[in-house]
Amino acid sequence: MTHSSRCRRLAAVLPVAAGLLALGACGSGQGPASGPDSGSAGSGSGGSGSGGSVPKLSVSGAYMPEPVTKDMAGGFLTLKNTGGTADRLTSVKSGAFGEAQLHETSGQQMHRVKSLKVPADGTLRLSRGGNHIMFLNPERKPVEGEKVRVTLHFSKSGDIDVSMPVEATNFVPKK
Ligand SMILES: [Cu+2]
Repeated sequence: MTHSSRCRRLAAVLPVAAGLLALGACGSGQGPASGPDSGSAGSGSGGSGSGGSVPKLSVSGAYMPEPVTKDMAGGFLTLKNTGGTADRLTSVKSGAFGEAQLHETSGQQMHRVKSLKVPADGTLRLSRGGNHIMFLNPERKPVEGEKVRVTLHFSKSGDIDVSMPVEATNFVPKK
């Protein structure tokens, strides 16, 4: 895939400011799977016209701890919605992994869910011990210092691209 390798180089050039995300770094001109809303998160392309009736999403603090096994990895981030309408994270894709699932944790057990809600004027936090993205079947094991390109798909906001840095296995994000 020439497209993803180009994105990987782009991501590598970006400054590694803490928590800074390359939102939509490769969002323009991508061919396949570009829905009507692709890349337009927050621009409010809904036809209703009245302000506050669409979700306005932003992503921060994304990271992937360097996995200890070669068959799965966790992904964490915070989604903030400053719009007056809730949205749902419905799927995640990454060219570096065969599959990505949405997981909830209850007690000590995690299980797959179909979607996760981003409340209106609220936050969805994906974090250790809680809701998270579960990446399966990596092409190869991600290593600290790399960036993994991830596309989040939302039921209302379309796709948001995230460059997810691979951190140390025991990395704890600053508050
Ligand atoms: Cu999981």
